[in-house]
Amino acid sequence: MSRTAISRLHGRRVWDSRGRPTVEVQVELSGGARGRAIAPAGASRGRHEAIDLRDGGPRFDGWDVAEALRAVTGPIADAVTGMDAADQAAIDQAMIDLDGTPNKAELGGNAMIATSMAVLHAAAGAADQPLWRHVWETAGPSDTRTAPVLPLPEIQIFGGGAHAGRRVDVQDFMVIATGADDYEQALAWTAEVYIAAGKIMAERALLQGVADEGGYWPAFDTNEQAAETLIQAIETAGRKPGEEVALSLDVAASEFGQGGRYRLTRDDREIGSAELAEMLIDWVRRYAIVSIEDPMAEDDPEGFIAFARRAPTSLQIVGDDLLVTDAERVRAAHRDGACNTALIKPNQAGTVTETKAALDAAHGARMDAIVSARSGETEDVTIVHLAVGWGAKQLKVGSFSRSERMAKWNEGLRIGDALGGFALPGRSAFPWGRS
Ligand code: 2PG
Ligand code: MG
Repeated sequence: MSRTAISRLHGRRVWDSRGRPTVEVQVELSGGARGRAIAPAGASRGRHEAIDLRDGGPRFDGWDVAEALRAVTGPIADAVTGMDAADQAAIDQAMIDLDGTPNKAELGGNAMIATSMAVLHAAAGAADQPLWRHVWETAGPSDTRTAPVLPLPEIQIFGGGAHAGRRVDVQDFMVIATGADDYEQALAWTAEVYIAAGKIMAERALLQGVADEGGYWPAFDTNEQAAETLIQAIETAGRKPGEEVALSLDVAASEFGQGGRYRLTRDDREIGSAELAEMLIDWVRRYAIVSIEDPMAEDDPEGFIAFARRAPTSLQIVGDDLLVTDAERVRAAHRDGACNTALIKPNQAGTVTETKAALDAAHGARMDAIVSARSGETEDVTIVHLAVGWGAKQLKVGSFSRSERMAKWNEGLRIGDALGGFALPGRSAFPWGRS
């Protein structure tokens, strides 16, 4: 048997950043190499994402994963034991075939992504390489790749929407250190903005704690107040808004929109997609916003397209719930002109191979890609290695606090040390090639 043949799969219930059960998988190869990975969990989930298997019932509010763990040690282990861990595509395909559903409902997206990523770790271990390098070397040809660099961080400062009791409609108020020289400086600048924002909010009695992704849980009266406070925090931190540190929003509009109608809780009114587009474009002009994710709901592709037509061409428009890390949906969105950037979340797809296919579809269409964590996270840092190895230009993992977030930002620093520098992709013009 080859050294990279899978000899054992072990599933383990571990706990995520919301204190909910999740799936960890450990893969062992016949040559002794091991790999381990943990499935994250979203709260504002796209309707077409891979489905997590949850037990339901009263225990842990229904979030338990015993069934998913049984899928790992039962049918998945039976199918992949003896297979070559170096052939990621074959292993992922075996799981897809075994599952047989369009959304991983049979084996569970959580069981499948944890297994798939654990296999990747084991293969890197067998090759005696750090994960990012193994991913880079096995990623195949791509014209977007020259030499590995670190992704530009997109970091949340205030939480909202489904992550903060709907205190504001917009889910993520984030910053991108567009003027930073490198990854290390981008983190340092963001740390200063995060600290400044916390002080401003405490002084004004606007601070209610931290939200799901470590951003401040705010007591703002309006969405605009959040954007204004963020601009003030950037200035207080000694940075120039828009030039050095810009704003970025994840509107996560699927959470408050349906059938082209959008319910703004803070403003206590309902608006159509044209009015929402107008409001967002007005914010883009007023608040140094360079990127907007999910400006419209997943069931409103026309709204997306109309927004993209009206928005400044320099605006990064990111599809998350609309694309759900699916290559076909990425291609369709590009063809329709709905967005110019794809959010890439491995557990939306359910396997590493499908995640990579979605990212390749984006790069093939000259769209950018942001590799992203979920709101429910753990110490697992696989996505940072994927972002570097696949040449994704950006990384989104939530805020600048709580160790399930910091583990990932810090992993980027370690990878930078291994790379011999913290260079970012073509930093001269963000959003790349559109301004
Ligand atoms: C998103 C993510 C991360 P969730 O909408 O982009 O912010 O949230 O994991 O809850 O889907
Ligand atoms: Mg999103």
